[in-house]
Amino acid sequence: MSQAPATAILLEDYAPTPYVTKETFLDFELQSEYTLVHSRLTIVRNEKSNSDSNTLILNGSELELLSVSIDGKVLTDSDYVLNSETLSINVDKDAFVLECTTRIYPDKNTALEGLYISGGMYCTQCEAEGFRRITYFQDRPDVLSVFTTRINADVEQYPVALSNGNLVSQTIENGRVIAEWHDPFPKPSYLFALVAGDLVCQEDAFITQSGRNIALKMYVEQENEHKCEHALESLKRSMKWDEEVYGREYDLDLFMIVAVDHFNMGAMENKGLNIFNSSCVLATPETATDEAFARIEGIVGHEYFHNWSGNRVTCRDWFQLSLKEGFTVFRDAEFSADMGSRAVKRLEDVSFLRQHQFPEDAGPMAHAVRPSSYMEISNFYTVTIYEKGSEVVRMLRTMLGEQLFRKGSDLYFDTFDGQAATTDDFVWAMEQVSGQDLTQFKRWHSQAGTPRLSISREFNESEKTLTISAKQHTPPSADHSPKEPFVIPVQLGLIDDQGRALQEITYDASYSSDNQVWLVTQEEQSITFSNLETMPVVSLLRDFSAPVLLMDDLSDQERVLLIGSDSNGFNRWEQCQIIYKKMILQGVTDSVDDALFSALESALKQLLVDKKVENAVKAELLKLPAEVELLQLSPKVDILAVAASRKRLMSRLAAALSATLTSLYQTLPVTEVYRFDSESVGIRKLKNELLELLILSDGDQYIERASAQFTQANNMTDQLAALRLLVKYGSEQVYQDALDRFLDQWESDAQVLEQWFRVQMVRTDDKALDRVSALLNHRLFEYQNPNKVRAVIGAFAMGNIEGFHAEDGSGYHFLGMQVETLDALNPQIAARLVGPLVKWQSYDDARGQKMKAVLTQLAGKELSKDLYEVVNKSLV
Ligand code: 0A1
Ligand code: ZN
Repeated sequence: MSQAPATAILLEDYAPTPYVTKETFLDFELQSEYTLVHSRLTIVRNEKSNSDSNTLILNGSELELLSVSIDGKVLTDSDYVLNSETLSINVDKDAFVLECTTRIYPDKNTALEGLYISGGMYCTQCEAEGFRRITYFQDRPDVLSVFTTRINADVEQYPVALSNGNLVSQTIENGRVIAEWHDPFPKPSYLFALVAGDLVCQEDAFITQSGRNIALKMYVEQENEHKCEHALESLKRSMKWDEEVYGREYDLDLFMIVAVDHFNMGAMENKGLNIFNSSCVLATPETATDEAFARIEGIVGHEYFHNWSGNRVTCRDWFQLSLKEGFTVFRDAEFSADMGSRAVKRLEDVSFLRQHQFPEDAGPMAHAVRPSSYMEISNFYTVTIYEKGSEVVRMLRTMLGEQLFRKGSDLYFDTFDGQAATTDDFVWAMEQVSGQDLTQFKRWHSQAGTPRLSISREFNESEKTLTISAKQHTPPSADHSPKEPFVIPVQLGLIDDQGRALQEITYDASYSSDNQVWLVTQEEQSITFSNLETMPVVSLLRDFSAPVLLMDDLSDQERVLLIGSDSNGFNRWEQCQIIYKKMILQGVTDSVDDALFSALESALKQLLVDKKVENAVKAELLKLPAEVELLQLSPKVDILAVAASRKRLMSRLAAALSATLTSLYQTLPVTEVYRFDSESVGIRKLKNELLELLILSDGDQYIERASAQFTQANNMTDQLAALRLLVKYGSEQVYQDALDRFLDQWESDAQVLEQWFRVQMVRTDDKALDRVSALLNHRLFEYQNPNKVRAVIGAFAMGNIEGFHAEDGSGYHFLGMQVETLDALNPQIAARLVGPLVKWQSYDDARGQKMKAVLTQLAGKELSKDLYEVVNKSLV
């Protein structure tokens, strides 16, 4: 591992390269001990550059350079400058062919970047800067090249050899398979992919809107052959959806998906050859939960949608990462909403944002959606780039309305097709079609931090008017720059005391009655609605129309009214969450307000029996907010006290609602045959949520129910939900026995095995740390498999509050040691895993200091660039 250079790359330094690689020919000789990569690059001067430099700079890392030549002339080491990151050559030609041979060692590649081996198959991960671990290349997204790839491998071990585009030829000579692939679409190197292995293929087909027939091929290891159907169905639904909603058709004649067990992220959108983490693509009802089915559908969609938002139109530089990721997350979220329950998808996404992105935006790694500097780009595949980026696109759609937004996306795709674009280009397209000036809006790209939006109301009885005043303030974040006001679209509605919607009347130009959006653009701003007989209740920030921390002046009674009758489903859930949060915090310092509890109790009782409310929404209404969300409302509150208060509230709720919950539980239909549709998913979700509350209120009897469900379930959703409850609430004997049986049943299934590891982290007794340590020594645990690392170490640090935050700091110390071990194997994973420690400043001082001490200790070690950046930024 190289000592970390503390250099930052800056957006302001961006400049086009003097040369570009127009065509790339690659020949991979996969030998048992190493791989030889021969490249032939057609390089010309870049029309977009006004530099007259003659220096060609190629990136390369951990490569053995065997030979390099230009136009057939072999270069000697006096012809170039080679260091650990680059190969620089002075060339006095405007067009030339560069040939190069490198040797690499895929079987020693535990970082899982570049070409590596996963379970006996070769695969690649080139985003963001993995291609430079394969050969010397202009490894930057604004260099687009047409790739031809030849793979030469032992036919017995690697009968299947894949790369991007179309198969040109495949022959077998002297026991070796030689496959040649050609991708006609120019692409940056991060979209390159190669796979070779002994794989089986599940085939399907899709006919596009213009009548072209696309072959769909999913390649997996033999044992997973039966786990492909859901992904292929999801793929076809994605292809159809992108045609219908965005008018985007697939462009090659072949679309391939490959599942691999060792993968740093969820999946990768390589042109024509998407590579997936097996946990994000393989499923059967018996082995995957509803949640996994939904995740797979979303990720398959996400990678497919990248074909346009990312591949056809790519990013100019990595500062623009959210151009493809934010937009694509927005697209996949809408796809999932259309396929399942829109209300549930939205509230799940908002919870996720609050639990992960808000803390990031308030912590030392805070960065803008378009950051202005980074040390290691892998550290910037963040919830800010992805999820906040998606919220920013969503706000644009809210402001423009669906039709203009579609026009804008058409213009964007048409204008920048085949090019590397910027977030400004995207906004430009939206400005063109709408005529709106979005200059101020772009602060969402350039400024980090979560704005606080405070709302107060004043009703004037004699004038019959209601004035709503907003104040926005964004605290300075890690980069310390002062914040200018954002453009905040506040979707709202007025309701009378019976819960009926009122028609808003205002003459304020900042309000659009078409989509009920009030645009808050100043630090302080107000709006007046008139013609109101009585003071209305305001339903604010409907569907979470902007990623802000809202503080309003609604009374508890008004909130309860909204829970019962707001026409906006999201806001009914939201008001319920606000009350839960208030009660949890009351429980930390004092006792919960009984009147408030009773009011919520009766509102919930009504909702739970309301036939018009979806089962999945009922389940969500019964879920209490996560502990970290309370840190946002009450900074530095003792997290263990919050967890305890939350538990007490959950038990109290379970007891108070017991009769309603019992009868609901008994009357829910049974989903005998597994189907993945929103109705069946909703039934299972509610049933399992109810079972937990019933265990809390009635104990033993329902533990037995859970045991029976665990044994009898015909699908993983019910089996795992039961196991989780047994692990969480069962006696030592009960949960241990269930875990043993589960392992016996599923040991040979990699995806279920991950769940077995993960589920053990939900038990919050004082032995959590012993359990996690024991699991690391389990015969089936592997440090080199990121999924297992996440399932054990990640799940402990992020899911087991009591264990991780134990008073003696043992949880922090443990994580520090693990991160250090992992950094030597896989820097990307180490840098992610350290995340829970990085936010030390949001915890109470005693705890924060213990966390910081672990980080300080890490900072004294020799770290990868990835971990170095995160640890050092967290200590500034
Ligand atoms: N572009 C992929 C995610 C991805 C990013 C980086 C990776 O390796 C460092 C791998 C995958 C996506 O958004 O799906
Ligand atoms: Zn993506």
